[in-house]
Amino acid sequence: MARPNEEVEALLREYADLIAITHGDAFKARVYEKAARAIGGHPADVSRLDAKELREIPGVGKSIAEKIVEYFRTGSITVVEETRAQIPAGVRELVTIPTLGPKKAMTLYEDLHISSVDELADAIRAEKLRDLKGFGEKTEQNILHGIALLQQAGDRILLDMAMKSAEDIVAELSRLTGCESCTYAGSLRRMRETIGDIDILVAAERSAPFMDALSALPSTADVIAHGAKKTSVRTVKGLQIDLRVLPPDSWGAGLQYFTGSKAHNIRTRTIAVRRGLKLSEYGLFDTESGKRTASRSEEEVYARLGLPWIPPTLREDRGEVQAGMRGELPQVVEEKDIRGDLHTHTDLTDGLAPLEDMVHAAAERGYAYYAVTDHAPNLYMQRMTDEKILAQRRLVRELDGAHHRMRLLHGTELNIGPDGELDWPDDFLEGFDLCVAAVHSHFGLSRAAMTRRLVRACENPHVNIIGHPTTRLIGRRPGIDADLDEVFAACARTGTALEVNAQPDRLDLSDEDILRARQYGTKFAIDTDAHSVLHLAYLRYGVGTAQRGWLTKDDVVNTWPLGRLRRFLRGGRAARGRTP
Ligand code: DGT
Ligand code: CA
Ligand code: CA
Repeated sequence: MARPNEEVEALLREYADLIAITHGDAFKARVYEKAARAIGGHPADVSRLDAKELREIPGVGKSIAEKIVEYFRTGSITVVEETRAQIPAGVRELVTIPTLGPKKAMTLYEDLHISSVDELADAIRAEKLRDLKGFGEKTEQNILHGIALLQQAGDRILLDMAMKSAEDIVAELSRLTGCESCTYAGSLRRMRETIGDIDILVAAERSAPFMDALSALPSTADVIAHGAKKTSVRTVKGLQIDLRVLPPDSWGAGLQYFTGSKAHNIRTRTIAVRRGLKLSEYGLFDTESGKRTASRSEEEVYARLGLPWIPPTLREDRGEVQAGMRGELPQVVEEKDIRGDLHTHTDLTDGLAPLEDMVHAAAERGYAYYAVTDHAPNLYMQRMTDEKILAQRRLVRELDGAHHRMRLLHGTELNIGPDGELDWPDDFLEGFDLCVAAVHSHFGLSRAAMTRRLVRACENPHVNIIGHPTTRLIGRRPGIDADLDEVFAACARTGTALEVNAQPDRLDLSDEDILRARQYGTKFAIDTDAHSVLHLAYLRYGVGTAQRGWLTKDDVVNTWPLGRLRRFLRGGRAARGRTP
């Protein structure tokens, strides 16, 4: 996404929150929320648009367009600054607690003078919230839960935000003379779902120019430490960046070391010792002679240890080293293997872009097929009707094959009700090429009821994919409580694929859940759940997560040619459990 769009999105979102906190017009707050989303999902750089062009973006009216123009002219928006000044920083801290809305935060501040997360936790423990209007034991539990989530997330950030910053810095440093290689390492290279800090590596003879360049970047807010081997800075967004410059002849060893994980490195070092070698960030050395061997590339380092090169996403000490020794490392699925996206939205429901734009962008990605799966009627606020979805189907059929021979599938994202019931009767569902089904509400059912709900959805012959199966939102909402083993077994039995949702705040299933599910022989679909053209590029995070779950091409139905995919989709319907 263009950086200016991101800035405007964040500002408008903040303004919507501020309106809500100051007991402003709820409708107005929603208008700003909606505009924020539209700007965030707009493919063109909004700083290059004038007020008239801005108003062509859906959800952006005259007043918002003027505020955006003001922002790019002056660097701030007056009303946002003014409203911000009315609200104590403590209250803004309180609304960062998931489950605590702005209204409640303001009540806590006004009635109990609570202005920090710690004070709130103390007040709950002292039962001071009991007498407040609109608060009860259930609210207290929810708030405590929200605080726990916040603390769990700690200062870790989502994968896509880390990736954007890292790629910008790598691009900057790669331009400097003397740079032989430059890349990001650490948890980001391993595609962990959240990132603590960003580790950047450069191979060069002289380190000073790189250290100086990092310290001088416009995105750098503070320099934490500036040295010859390592420099650490904090960015304006609060991210820590560790930069290390390595001599080119130990690049492979350094990259291997700083990619981690620590647990993986302990394994590789142990193997080195057994072979009379010593492995460190400085290289791979012969213990007796002290001479450096094979350290220029990671491939060389692994080969010298008797191992194939291990993809970074597998380096978590989950058996990858042992598998490598035996020559049984999985050939993990790659982004280029994906032939199409099977869960996407348009502006017919809550997507931002029209069908034509989504299809065009998908075709540009070189997909062989693409499924459109807008929401179904039971998600009432989406206002879906039979007529609307059938009209969309006609449009999809007309567009089919018009773009670079990419084939279109017409599907829907069904809502799994509390008893496992779905939108539309069977004969209507029959008309779709595929159905994704997902949970969107009633997250608090008992474990038994939740398990039954999901298993029932799997057993419906029209359901092909369970979308974002646990519905967790990273750092904001825990996954639902269900017996996942039973759900995974039901998926395998019924020929229902499990989704690996690539939205960076979902990554659902997670790597660990994937590892568990694959033992049942289930199939998977890596989908972006795109609500805008830009979201199609989130695929890489889904692929990274799938790799961390050891998935191969064969496990992932949307790597298959269309014929095989269609057989899988039909096979699920005709005879649940028959492997295609
Ligand atoms: P993060 O930043 O918390 O998301 O996770 P990482 O894995 O990026 O950890 P970080 O930044 O502390 O260190 C980057 C890599 O450097 C780590 O994955 C492995 C390596 N490393 C750092 N400290 C040690 C250590 O004490 N022993 C070993 N074997 N490796 C280390
Ligand atoms: Ca790190
Ligand atoms: Ca680090």
